[in-house]
Order: sequence, then structure tokens, then C-alpha cells
Amino acid sequence: MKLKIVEYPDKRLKQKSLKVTKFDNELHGLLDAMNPMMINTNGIGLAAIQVGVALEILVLNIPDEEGEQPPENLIEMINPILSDKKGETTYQEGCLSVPEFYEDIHRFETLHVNYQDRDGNTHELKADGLLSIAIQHEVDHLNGILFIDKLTSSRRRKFEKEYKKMLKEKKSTTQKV
Ligand code: Y12
Ligand code: CO
Repeated sequence: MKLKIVEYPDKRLKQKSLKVTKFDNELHGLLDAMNPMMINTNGIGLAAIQVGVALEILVLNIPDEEGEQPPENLIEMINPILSDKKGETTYQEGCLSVPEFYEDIHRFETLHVNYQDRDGNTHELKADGLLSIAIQHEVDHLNGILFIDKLTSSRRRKFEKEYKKMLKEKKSTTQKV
């Protein structure tokens, strides 16, 4: 399955994803394509809507102490439900759908998540640190929310200006080649 990252300001990123009801080969094929896409683009998290599929699917692979992302660290979450969100933390976030832009975002420090795996089995997990931040970022995608939606209005205006300039430069570079 060939996937392409959907980039801001594509309207699909505002879409609310639907619950997965079929845990079939099509779902497995999508997950099998999302995982290498995330790793090959230096991602640590990817939601299905970022590849144009509006279903409650996300993949995560948090780098270990050596900065490695071995396949055994991969987490596939289907239909995640967050609860018990506590504390506060700030992290400079980036997103494969908003290239070249990083910003400090405030999140809950710890949370509890119930989810299903690719076969529909249920799981639960208590998360903190980068995993907790990544889960919140990806679950936001499932609700049509981007990390830039959490910026103050003045910071958002600055972002829009810088992003427009970046897109213009990118376009002129691609046209030259
Ligand atoms: C902490 C912060 C953010 C998250 C959400 C997941 N975000 C990512 O995985 C972001 C990846 C990313 C990768 C980039 O590198 C390439 O595209 C090759 C990147 O670079 C550029 O935009 C040029 C930006 C973001 C979880 C936890
Ligand atoms: Co993102």
C-alpha cells in the first residue's frame, strides 16, 4: 500500500475520524504501511488521517535511550480512549503534517489509555513522559486537532506567515528542479 503524508493546510486534517469496526486484512495492510512510513520519515507517531484515512488508528514508536526505534517498541492503537489525565508538562512538538515547524505545547503529564490492537483485542496502558505526549498529540489528530491549534492567537498568526513563506519557497525550489 503506497502512502503519502497529508500536509497542512489540507482540510482532511480537520476531519474527525471514525471508530474501526473491521479488524481485517485491509486494516493490517494499512498498519503495515504506516509503520515504515513513520520510521522512514523520522517520526515517532503517526495517525491514519495523516495518510488520508479517517479512522481511529495510530502508531507510535518512542525512541529508546540510544535513540533507536526497534520494531518491538512499536505500539499500534485502534479506537483509543483517554482517561485519568493528570499533571502538566511542556514539550517542543513537531508533526509530519506540519513540516519544519516546532513549538512548545502544554499537555497532561500522565494518562491512562484503553485501546484495541490490530486483531480487536483490548489493552490498557498508563503512560508518562514522551509516550504520554505522543499519545495526546496523535489522539488530537483523530479529533481533527493539530498542535498548531493550541498556539496563542499571536503565535498562530506568526506561524501562518512563516508557513506560507516556507510553502512559497518550497514551490519555487521544486519548479526550478
Ligand atoms: C513529541 C512531539 C511530537 C509528537 C508527535 C509525533 N511527531 C512526529 O513524529 C514528528 C516528526 C517529524 C519528522 C520530521 O522529519 C522528516 O520529515 C524527515 C520533521 O522534519 C521536517 O519537518 C523537515 C518534522 C517532524 C510526539 C511526541
Ligand atoms: Co502530528
